[in-house]
Amino acid sequence: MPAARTVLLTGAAGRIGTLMRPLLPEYGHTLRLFDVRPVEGAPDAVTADLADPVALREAVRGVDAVLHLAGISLEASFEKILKANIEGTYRLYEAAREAGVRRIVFASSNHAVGFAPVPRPGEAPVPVGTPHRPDTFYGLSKCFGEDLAQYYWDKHGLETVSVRIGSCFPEPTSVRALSTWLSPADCARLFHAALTAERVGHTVGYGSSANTRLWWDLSSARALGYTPRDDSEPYAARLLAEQGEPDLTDPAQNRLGGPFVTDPPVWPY
Ligand code: NAI
Ligand code: 15L
Repeated sequence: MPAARTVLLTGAAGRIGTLMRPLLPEYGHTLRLFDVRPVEGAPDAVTADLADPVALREAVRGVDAVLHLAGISLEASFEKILKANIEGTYRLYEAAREAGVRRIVFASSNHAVGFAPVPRPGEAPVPVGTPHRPDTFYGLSKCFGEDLAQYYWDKHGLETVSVRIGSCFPEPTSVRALSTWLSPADCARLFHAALTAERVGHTVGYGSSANTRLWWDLSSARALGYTPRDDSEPYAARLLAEQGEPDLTDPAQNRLGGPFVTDPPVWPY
């Protein structure tokens, strides 16, 4: 795949979208921006809802790939998740299929497997093939997105990399994030690899930095050409002093999804 490619970025006004907008062009990508909210400082951005097939058809025209970040990014009512994440992702895939777009990079989430247990010291990291164990309706929508991606690959030859993102923030802000953190620079490296790897079919990979306390196996992301450079460890001493050592008897700490597993989820995390 050539490096300079036109990419439709959905969710461009969001947290990760805002972090990626200056970084991805450095890899030679030209971005077309899409969000239901106006994107600050980007008058050419498409302001439209994923529920709008006409806007989607127009938005995907001529792009080489889609980086699909748009949607509800926390737990919400089933009705809201259904509309934005489940129906919205389906509509995007249909528009992409009709337009002959070759690849989608889908922002899945660790919450697709949020009820998988945190590995104990000495245990192997969680593999990418661990069964889906969503911790929320939100996580369930990411399971749907991954299955939708597999279906569009098998049926229509539309490729996807589903990235189960850990916690993408400028800095880790919790003891949990020492294990799940994806630095913005590593996120851009991973998205670039996912957008340009030669053949991906439907590949699922975890999205994290090379954290010393990593919980999951990064090998499928590395196989795409992703080489993480950051590690949350320099933040560990301060966060552990402030928040204490992890308590693996606490249900909100002994599952990958952390506070998302409780009912209701515990915010903030
Ligand atoms: P965010 O909530 O900051 O951004 C999502 C964007 O999608 C918002 O700008 C919103 O306006 C837009 N959006 C929502 N519904 C829409 C619709 N129906 N049509 C068009 N646009 C719509 O989320 P963030 O943190 O930037 O995450 C981006 C993606 O990555 C999300 O899909 C999220 O689930 C996923 N993710 C994020 C993680 C993180 O650590 N930030 C971790 C795991 C997954
Ligand atoms: C996610 O999927 C959320 O979108 C994000 O806001 C974080 O909460 C992240 O997971 C996480 O697990 O830290």
